Amino acid sequence: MQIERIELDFVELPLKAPFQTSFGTELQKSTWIVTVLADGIRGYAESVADSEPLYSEETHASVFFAIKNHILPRLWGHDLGTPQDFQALVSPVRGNPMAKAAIEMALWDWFARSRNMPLWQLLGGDPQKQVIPVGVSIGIQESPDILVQVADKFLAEGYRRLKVKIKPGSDWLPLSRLRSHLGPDVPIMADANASYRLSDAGSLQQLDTLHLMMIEQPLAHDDIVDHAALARILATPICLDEAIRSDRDARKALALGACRLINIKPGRMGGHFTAQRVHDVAQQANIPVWCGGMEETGIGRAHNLHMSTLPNFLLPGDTSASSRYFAEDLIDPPFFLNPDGTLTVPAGIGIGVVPDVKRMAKLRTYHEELTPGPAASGSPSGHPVTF
Ligand code: OSB
Ligand code: MG
Repeated sequence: MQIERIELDFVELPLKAPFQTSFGTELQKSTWIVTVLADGIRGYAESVADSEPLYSEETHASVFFAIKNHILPRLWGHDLGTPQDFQALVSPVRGNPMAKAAIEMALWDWFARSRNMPLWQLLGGDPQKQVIPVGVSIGIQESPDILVQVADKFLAEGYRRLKVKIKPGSDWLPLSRLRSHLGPDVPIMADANASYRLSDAGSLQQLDTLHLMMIEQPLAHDDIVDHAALARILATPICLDEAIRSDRDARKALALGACRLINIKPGRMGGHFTAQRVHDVAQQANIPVWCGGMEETGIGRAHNLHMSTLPNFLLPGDTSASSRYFAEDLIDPPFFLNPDGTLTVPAGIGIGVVPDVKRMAKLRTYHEELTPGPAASGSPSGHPVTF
């Protein structure tokens, strides 16, 4: 196939409740929805970047800029026979994994649709795994009592695993209160979003008594070595999120013993191809993975569910129902939580969902259509910049 047009739609969705992490508090979700068009077929994906470079260095602006100036000029005029062909064409571009993922994942959806098959099948997923166990990610709350109330509400909805955001000064009190309220059997984990330093190891060791399933990304966003040192003195397993952006990162982390689990988000690792490779590296090392999330709309949620059908996704993911974040999702119908705490992989071809036309028109604040233009020159100063 040759890409005939790319549409970029910026959408803004109000969040039902503010979401607080160690970076700050979010009130709304905004993202780029990418549509790839060719041969009368449309493929969809979304970017997981935020407005500010707090989770990683990418932003809405950098994703937009990289897609226009560095990614599409390497695709125009080329014949892609498989979604994997994207890698070879775009591999000279360093970094920018969220920008790459937004295009790559839309291509995967396009190829699955063009072959009349669901995306999970094209990805090599397990036909028996069509319902995915999921948990819920809970932001930092105003007090331990409020955390307990919020947790009870999600457990009543059917979520089977709770992930609680923590940061220095908001860790032991909320988590110990939650553990004593829920008893020993409810799976609880913590996500620090890179807010601790190795010198804070004492406060993380204190959490060992709470029997958490894991602690996600306690140390710096790009660190592997200090996590390996921390892993040696912590009983709680470490899961890496931010620090794993490629299969090379995964190999290094596993070689050094920096983590016992990996949170895979195709959207932060350049797309499904790299996510598959991280999955495979972990599987060969007997390291289970699970699928994280970035508060995606239904489009990104669908992609994550299809990826979660791969065999080494062995723990509940963060792909909660649409209603966890949104009064109204971009897709209609939205994703619902099954009574047994699972989400169903959408049946149908491709990702199995499309943006709802009316909701898109209502939520979109910017629209641009890009059609084949000059190819990238490949030389460091050779290409005109498009703002
Ligand atoms: O670290 O996993 C994270 C949301 C935004 C950015 C980073 C993270 C998260 C979450 C929520 O934890 C995951 C979700 O529910 O989509
Ligand atoms: Mg995380």
